[in-house]
Amino acid sequence: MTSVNQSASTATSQDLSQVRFPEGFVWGTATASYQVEGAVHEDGRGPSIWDTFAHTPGRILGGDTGDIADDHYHRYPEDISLMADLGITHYRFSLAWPRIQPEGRGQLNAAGVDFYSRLVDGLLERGIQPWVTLYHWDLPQPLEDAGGWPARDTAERFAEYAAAIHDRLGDRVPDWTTLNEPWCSAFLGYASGVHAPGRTEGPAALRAAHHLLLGHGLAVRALREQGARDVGITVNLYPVDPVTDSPADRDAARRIDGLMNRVFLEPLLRGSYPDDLLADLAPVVDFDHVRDGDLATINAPLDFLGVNYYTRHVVRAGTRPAEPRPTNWVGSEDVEFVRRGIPQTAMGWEIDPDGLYETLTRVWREYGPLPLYVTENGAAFDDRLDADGRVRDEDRRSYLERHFAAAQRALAEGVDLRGYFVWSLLDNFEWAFGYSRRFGLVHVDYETQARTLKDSGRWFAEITRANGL
Ligand code: IFM
Repeated sequence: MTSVNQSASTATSQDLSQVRFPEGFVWGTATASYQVEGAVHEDGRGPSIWDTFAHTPGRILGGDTGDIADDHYHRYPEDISLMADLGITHYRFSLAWPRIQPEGRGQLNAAGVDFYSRLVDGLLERGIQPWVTLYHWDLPQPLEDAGGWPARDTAERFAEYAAAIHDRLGDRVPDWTTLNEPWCSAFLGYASGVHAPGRTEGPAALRAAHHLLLGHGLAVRALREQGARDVGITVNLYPVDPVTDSPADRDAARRIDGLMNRVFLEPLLRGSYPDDLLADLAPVVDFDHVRDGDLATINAPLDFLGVNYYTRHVVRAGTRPAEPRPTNWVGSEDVEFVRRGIPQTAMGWEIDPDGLYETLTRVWREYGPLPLYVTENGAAFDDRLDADGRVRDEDRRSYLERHFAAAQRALAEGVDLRGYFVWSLLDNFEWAFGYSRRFGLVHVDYETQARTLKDSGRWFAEITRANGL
């Protein structure tokens, strides 16, 4: 943990033209089911918490929903061709649990399974490896009605679903990620409520976090029993720096790092919750939902850890009483988040490639050795489709270039980084921001569903082919 006043950019002297990646490095793009598929009422798909949430007035900017999204459910062959144009070796996508088990339990919906089977076959025909995420936030609504992730049973249901779908796709899909960003599912979903299911119950968020982790551990066990080859999880990690070196600011950074990063990293990779986190949370949450044996289950060996990286948090100790409103920072609501005034993306996230380097090297140093993948990194900008049919997104190209270079610096220092997935293949439904934020390498016209490769996409195709900048 370095105070921001001390942090120097080590990237500035790097000669980008010299940046090369190891032979066999995985280059991919990523999407998620609810963000791209659409077809929410087709072929027996059941409702998810995101259908309910998006259709609740006031939850999503502009009243957008994922009902149609990118219509990837029907247009996936065209999207696979775009991936082939990009020269990617892997496509990371998620399965919609309610398409496979509309009730969140029991019999599989054959039409839903068929869709993913066709998608997998289509990818393999073009030489692109499917990389499956089992859960990217679209919990079947009946499971939320039964208590959602704060209820232990949801973890058991998740492991059953994992085993059942692996049984159908495991012959063709080598890489299985259990969860995407459990921090978002737990804290955005159950603490601040800005994501589905929109509950604002701080203690429930900690129970949700635990049951997500338990679901992961049970799913790893179930997948291994079926002979799954590569099993891992994706977490979103942010360096958390104190704005000054004062003991109070450093303590604020420690608390937020606990709630953001270590709450997942330590159970997964060390088999325990951090003592300081338990102490911080003692006034608000008892951990009596943690049963004997849970942490051993969660601590199951992994074949890889996926890291999603977007920005850094800079914090200071609270200087005024916490506002009485729900936040993500259960028990640390008083901590203030500081803007540094550096360039930011359309999400308002400060652009900080060094943070990626620091995140990868930290995980490697403190929790490794373990193969790592950047399973998401990318940026939303206010793209414009010009009259000549081009999207001149130089800002995205530059963003990616600097982050690729940061990843390469981590590699050069010995981090076992195996691949990099850009978020996202397509502009898509950006959750509470609806369609107002565009992350794609491919522009989507939501009226016509026309796809246009952005300039950043053309540039990325050169990177994947050259395996370097
Ligand atoms: O769009 C999301 C994605 O679903 C999860 N990771 C962050 C992305 C950008 O917000």
